[in-house]
Amino acid sequence: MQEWYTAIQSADTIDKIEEVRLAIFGKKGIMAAEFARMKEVPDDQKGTFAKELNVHKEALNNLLLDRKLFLAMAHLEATMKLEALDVTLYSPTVERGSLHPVMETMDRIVEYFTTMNFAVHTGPMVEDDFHNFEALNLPKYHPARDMQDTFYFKDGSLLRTHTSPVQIRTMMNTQPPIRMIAPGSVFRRDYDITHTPMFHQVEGLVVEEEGKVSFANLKFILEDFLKTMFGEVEVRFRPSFFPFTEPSAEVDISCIFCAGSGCRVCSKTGWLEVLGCGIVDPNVFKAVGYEKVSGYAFGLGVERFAMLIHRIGDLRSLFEGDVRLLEQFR
Ligand code: 2NL
Repeated sequence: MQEWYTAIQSADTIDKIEEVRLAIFGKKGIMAAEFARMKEVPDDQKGTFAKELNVHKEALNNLLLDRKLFLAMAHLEATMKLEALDVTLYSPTVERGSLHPVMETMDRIVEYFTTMNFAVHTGPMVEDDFHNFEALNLPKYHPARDMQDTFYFKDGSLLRTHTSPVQIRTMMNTQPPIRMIAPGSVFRRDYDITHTPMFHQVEGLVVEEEGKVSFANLKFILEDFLKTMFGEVEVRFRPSFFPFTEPSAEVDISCIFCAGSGCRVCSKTGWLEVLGCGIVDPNVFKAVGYEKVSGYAFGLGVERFAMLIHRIGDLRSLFEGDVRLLEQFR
């Protein structure tokens, strides 16, 4: 029996103590075997034999529980030591990231229009001639389709030059009414002080039953939008031309740098051009198979908005990836 006391005392892991427990108290353990031996013990000694055995059983069980508790505590102790964090340890400051001003501006624009119940749609950046040009009333040989302006792939597909193809796809997939914006990257073969080959646009489109939307609705939403984005500004609509809208307008706000009195940014005009818009040309509806509808549309360049809102003078600083720019927008 003595060896089993030693076995318990010398078990040094939780697994080992369990092995020992099974060897003593398990179905095939020594306790079961000892009690089975009772039959062979002469009747007059059975009492003492059983008594002695029960004393051992009790003592071994107590010792086992003690040892188990001790080992569990030791294990916990060791784990805590192993997993302990020294909160006083020196660590270099981890800089917090920030949204790029273009994305932050895009988010604000999207936020305005979603509040006004516009749905947000996205689409592929690699497009085809139909969705990017043909459906938008851009006739073949129109200068905007020129090799100079568009990135073409060998197979005739192209990088979208505006987000309008998203509206075309949405119109072809769903029935009116439509009230949507399409934010995203667009691509043009243009690279100078005021142009980058990739930039961001948000376009908007509203289509209703014929006669239900007018230029007045377009004017209201854009005036409200621009006042939300730029604060107390004057808004001015100027006649213009886009192949996909008729009539078309360009939208100016009073210069936020000189309050309209004329400065370098507004080229002494007192006005800043920020949007293009118009009533959707019937040819666009024809191309997507819509009949008896009217609608308005608009488009804006996100970089321009970001530069005006944050007073960033050089477009290229938005694309250089210099963290010193980003650090100013935390
Ligand atoms: C600008 C002008 C504009 C649109 C975009 C549009 C889209 C469809 C139908 C009709 Cl599917 N129009 N988009 C309309 C007018 C202006 O953008 O200056 N963008 C930066």
